[in-house]
Amino acid sequence: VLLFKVFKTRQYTQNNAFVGNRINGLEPIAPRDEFELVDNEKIDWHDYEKINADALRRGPGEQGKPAYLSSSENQDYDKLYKVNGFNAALSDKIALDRAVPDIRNSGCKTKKYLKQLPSVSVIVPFHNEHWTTLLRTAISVINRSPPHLLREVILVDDFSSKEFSKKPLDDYLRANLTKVRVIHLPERSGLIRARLAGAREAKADVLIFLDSHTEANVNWLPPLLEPIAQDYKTCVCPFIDVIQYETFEYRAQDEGARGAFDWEFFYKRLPLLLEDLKHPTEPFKSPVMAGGLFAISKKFFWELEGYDEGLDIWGGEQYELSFKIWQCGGQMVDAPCSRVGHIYRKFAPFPNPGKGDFVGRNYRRVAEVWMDEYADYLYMRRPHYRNINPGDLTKQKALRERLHCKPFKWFIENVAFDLVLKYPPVEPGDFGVGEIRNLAAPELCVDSGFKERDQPIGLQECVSDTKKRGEQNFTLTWHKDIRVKGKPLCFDVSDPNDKADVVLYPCHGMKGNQYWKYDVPFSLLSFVGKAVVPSRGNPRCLDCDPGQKRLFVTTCDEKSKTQKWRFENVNLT
Ligand code: UD2
Ligand code: MN
Repeated sequence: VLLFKVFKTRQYTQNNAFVGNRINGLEPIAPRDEFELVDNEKIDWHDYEKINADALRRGPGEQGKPAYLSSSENQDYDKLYKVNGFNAALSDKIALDRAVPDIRNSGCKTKKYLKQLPSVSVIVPFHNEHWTTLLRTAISVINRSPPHLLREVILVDDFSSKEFSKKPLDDYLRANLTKVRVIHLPERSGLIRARLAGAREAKADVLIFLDSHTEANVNWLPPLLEPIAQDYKTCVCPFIDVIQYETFEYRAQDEGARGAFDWEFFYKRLPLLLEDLKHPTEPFKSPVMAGGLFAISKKFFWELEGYDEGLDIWGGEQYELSFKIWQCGGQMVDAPCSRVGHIYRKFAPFPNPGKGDFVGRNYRRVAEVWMDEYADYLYMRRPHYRNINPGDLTKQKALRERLHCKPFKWFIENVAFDLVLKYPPVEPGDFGVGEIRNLAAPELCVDSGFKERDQPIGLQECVSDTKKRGEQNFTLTWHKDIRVKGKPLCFDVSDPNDKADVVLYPCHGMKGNQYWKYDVPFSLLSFVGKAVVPSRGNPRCLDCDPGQKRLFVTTCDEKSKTQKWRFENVNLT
């Protein structure tokens, strides 16, 4: 009754700002009612009837509890795992409209939002998505959105080959979910152009993009829409929860962080500001989005000319849009009271569609257009990007010019202001370089002996010819790890027991099992690591048995000679 009343009293002004306007050479955008906020009244948007009904549901995966296949249900497990990268056989056993746990900050449960909110088109690109995860995405959106706010759900089929994606899907939707329709693309276009195709047909005020294996949580919509109703240049992301790929358990990723990246363009997270922590239910500013899940007003999206259409298949579009939003006069926030679950796949099941290094090319396009001199920090780490032809960028550069977008330096100094502290663009020099020689047996050096991941390393006769020293050449980096020169492998100790082996493991730069310190006055190389077993905790020190040429870590002892090591070159500054 309440929702009906809201619908009736909603007010719009007629303002067909986009009529006949061809933007960016795309299809003309349909005449539209433009949303304008005229009423600041706030209401409780919870659908208590639905919430109470959900609370009673029992069965596999209900309430987001982990689920398992019985042995008789297991036949399709491998086959479906391989093509999806998650446990799709289990997905088929879980109700399409299962209940998920309401894990929002408790303050969200009493929060009110504007009664007058804009309408929504939800756009979901998919390529060979498994049918039950795809339908669960659509159904969770329909069931947890106020009907009069949700205008449509547009699935964009990016040339899937699975039979279900074609006529059976159309038929199913026509019979069961009339608000949902599919655009079938005639060729593989990649997720970016698929989203653009959906956005071009969207009729509502706000576009919400979702991945095709997501589940919307309780009252997810109002917190995403209110900041946009207040300022159409604000783009809003929900918290992304984790749907575990094996059990479909629904759980929180964390209680929020600001989105960022490192200089290889890996998505990273920066801590919340003290100010944000004081208001755990309020939207907070975030430098970049994770990519797949966000709400943006259709007006602002097209003022920014959507995505760069030259971005192919997958990757980089989250940076392009984030930089564009901030640099061209908008802002991005995360809304803690809006939560959407996402299946982070165990592995990407798609073969490269024969398009070469499309991620590198996408990154190059984004860097060239938006990052100014900072692009070099990316190229320093990926020198081959300099040789990738990014293709034609005139449209993107003209847009930047036309909208008077700010320089990337402004973005780094004002929006992602703590990024360079955590991810220095130019990494400080190495602390120690060269051979690591034992002082009790000075003819012996640490030797990585062509060992690989998970294999223990030991000692060998030192090689005096520096040119032949490949396996006795290490760096103690500013990350505080010890790297095998020229390989992405680090000294790693995961065994908490005394005299644990030192093994090689891919460097992660996050301390943990790879955290070392060189104590120059005592010549001790101590493994700071994690204190796994408190009584035998760290630090432990690098020690050896010269007779067996064995290397291990044990309790530090400044007097032990076998614990003394000389790093060939040490940088004391
Ligand atoms: C993340 C984002 C994703 C996107 C990507 C970078 C989240 C939760 N996910 O990776 O949305 O920003 O980073 O590009 O933030 N798809 C197509 N055509 C393709 C490939 C993918 O339609 O050629 C669809 C796919 O079915 C899915 C969406 O695009 O719905 C995103 O792909 P993903 O799930 O493989 O990306 P993900 O979550 O690893
Ligand atoms: Mn995804």
